Amino acid sequence: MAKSFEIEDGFVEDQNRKLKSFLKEDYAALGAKLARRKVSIDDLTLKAAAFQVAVPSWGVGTGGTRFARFAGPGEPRNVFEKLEDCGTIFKLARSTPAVSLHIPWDKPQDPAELRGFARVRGLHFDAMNSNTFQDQPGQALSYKFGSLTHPDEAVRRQAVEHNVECIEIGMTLGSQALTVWIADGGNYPGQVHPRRALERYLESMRAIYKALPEDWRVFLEHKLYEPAFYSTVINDWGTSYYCARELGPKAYCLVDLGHHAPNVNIEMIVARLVQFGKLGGFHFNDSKYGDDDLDAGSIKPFQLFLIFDALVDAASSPMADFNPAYMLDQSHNITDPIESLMMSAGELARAYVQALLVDREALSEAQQKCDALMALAILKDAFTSDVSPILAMARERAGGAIDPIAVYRASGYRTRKAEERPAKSHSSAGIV
Ligand code: RM4
Ligand code: MN
Ligand code: MN
Repeated sequence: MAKSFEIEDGFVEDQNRKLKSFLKEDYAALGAKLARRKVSIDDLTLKAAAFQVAVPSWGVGTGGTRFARFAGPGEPRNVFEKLEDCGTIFKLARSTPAVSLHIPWDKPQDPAELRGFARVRGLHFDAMNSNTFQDQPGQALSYKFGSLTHPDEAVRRQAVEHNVECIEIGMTLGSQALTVWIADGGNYPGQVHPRRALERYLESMRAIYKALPEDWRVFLEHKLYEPAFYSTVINDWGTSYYCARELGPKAYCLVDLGHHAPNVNIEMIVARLVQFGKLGGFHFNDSKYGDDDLDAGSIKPFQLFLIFDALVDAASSPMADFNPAYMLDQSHNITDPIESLMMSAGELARAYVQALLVDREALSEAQQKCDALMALAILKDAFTSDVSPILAMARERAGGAIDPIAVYRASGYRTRKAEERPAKSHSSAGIV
């Protein structure tokens, strides 16, 4: 394989040099402002630097809608090229050292080779994602009418075996979690018996659960609708919570922000799952209508902040089983996926640092006094704080880019990849 283009560390340093003095000024000004509130900017920067979110392997491909997919130049054609792009995101944004793989899209022929390829780029593997929502070439039985909850036991067994294989591959890659999202449900009233389907789900999941190694977790991902348009088997957090509890201590609920009805109070769901010790993790994205898979924080940044407020609140009180896995799950249909993922990672860190700024003592006092206006004002004060210098400083101190998107554009990475990766005529990259 010819050596592929990479952004050199020296290039990042050169680009940073142009912005460094401005950053220092902005950082000092913000530091002085925070000091008046007895908040140490350097403490916040350390926390920002420790914040991590996993990148979805499928997110570096170009997505599409039900109508069309417009391929992007230089999009990755295999899992190695996906990891190259993830490595570039990590190099510039620094908060994304983990990649979440989707099987069989990313099925490695030689897992050890893939692990080594990731390691030299400073990457490791987060949760494995199984796929029983599509049929693969040569697959014996179809998932057209369901997978883990299919009425036919043989289909269910095939879907269970696929999930067990995902665990086995994940073990060789150093992953420690499996995320299970199923498309099972019905388009017509009467098509699916709700109770029997859920019983079958639990039976299948128990078999998968049994295959989990000691130190693994399984994340159950609910979704209101789509591709089933009338009823979905794992349709909401309540069903997910019930199943996680039935399955046992290694089972947790995963909240994908796009998998709820419009206007649902997702931060409340997060708070409930925290309280019940079953919050496993997130698929971050944003949406206006449904599972739009838009960039995190692009539509409802205040909601994202409120979710992080719930998380910071949880972390500040002793809670059992509180160790959520942060992952992005986005589909980039019209933007450069690398830019979108870097921007989203930055928006999550922003919401996190803003949530750290919430004066929790004052907030408790306002709540105790039923002072609704002051409670909102305390949250708004944190939410409207521009913490950009903290995020930029955290990146710079970790060897990343002060302005990741500007450095990425200046590097010519995409043009180089377009030359190195001539498009395949029938590229399967991208998701619905
Ligand atoms: C689903 C769900 C899953 C993701 C697939 C590609 O809507 O969000 O997490 O793996 O899409
Ligand atoms: Mn998801
Ligand atoms: Mn989704």
